[in-house]
Amino acid sequence: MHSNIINDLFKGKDYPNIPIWFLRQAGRHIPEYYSIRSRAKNFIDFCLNTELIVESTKLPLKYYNIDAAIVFSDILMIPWAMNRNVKFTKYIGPSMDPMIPNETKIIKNINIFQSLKPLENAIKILRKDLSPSVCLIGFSGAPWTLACYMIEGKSSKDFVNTRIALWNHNKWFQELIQTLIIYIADKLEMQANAGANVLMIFDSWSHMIPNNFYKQLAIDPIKEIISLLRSRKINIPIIGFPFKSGSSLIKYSYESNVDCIALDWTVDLNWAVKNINSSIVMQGNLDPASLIPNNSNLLLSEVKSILEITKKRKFIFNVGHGLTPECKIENVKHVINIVKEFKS
Ligand code: 1CP
Repeated sequence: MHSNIINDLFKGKDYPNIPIWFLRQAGRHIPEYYSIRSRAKNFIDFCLNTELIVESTKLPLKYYNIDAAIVFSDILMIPWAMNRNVKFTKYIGPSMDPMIPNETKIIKNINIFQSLKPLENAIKILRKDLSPSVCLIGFSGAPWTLACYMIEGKSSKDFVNTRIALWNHNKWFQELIQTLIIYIADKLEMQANAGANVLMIFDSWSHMIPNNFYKQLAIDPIKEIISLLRSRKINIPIIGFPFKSGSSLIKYSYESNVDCIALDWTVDLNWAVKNINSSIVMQGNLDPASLIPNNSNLLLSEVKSILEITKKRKFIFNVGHGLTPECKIENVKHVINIVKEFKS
């Protein structure tokens, strides 16, 4: 198989220009997404339909000259496999049966490989169909973020029930985290063996972790997942995304063992270049909101500034969080052109 420029960058090989892809690139800012989605009864069925996963993963490649495809799925497919009755309601978002700390039994015998077979099949097809120059990315949520949704039963502005569980039922909470570590490693292993070239772990709510627990809940579980994967002979690069973790990003970059750290749009890149572990790759961090208005001059200067600041580092251009439905295809194309033309 020929290599793609993202894996080349990780291997330390030469590559012609800065790699670029976008978080949530397959979603709601592309018109055809809605017709693909409408062919499934609901969002869970969408995520369990091999043909629809393949189609939606390929969709952004029809529009954009990007270096990666991220497989279409959702981080909440692990809670779904754990029988939490996960539902996605239009305009409201995801919900599930909340776990009652110390009461709800934590199921330990879920076979993720079996539950997520359609995802495995989709990755196998995608790796055959996609050009070898496109890096295929598999992903999972991080233990803390999955625990947040599972205890709260839905999204929340502060995940206070999860934080109470942490203080009040710490033993039960740790048992949940340890169980999730296994399922997450299983899901990532399955995606790697099916043909994913890079894996990404989303910790979207890491900024809710009380500071004293940050190492224990945001760093150590990632390290454990990576060591499980390495012991299972999965040696592909791993991107960690500890969302809005501020100064804790430094510790995460040195101690979690990720190969790349994804930076959110609040991170000062000059600070990151000075402080983040220079032996790992950085990814980020254009504000996705900058892709909404028609202000191409401001966008041009922002993208150039990101490229200038990071030019001495191994760097993958991306947004600092997912593209939203309002993002304009023309703006995304404009950014790709600027990045592809940039010579450091
Ligand atoms: O293009 C892609 O990246 C598609 C694959 C993908 C990924 C990587 C989807 C499809 N979801 C995710 C990850 C994901 N899901 C995260 C981590 C990244 C992040 O922080 O955004 C999170 C927190 C979720 C949970 C989730 N799923 C939410 C957010 C809920 C909240 O707390 O506000 C939502 C709205 C979903 C549904 C969902 N998942 C994916 C899409 C395209 C959608 C929208 C569904 C629709 O309306 O069609």
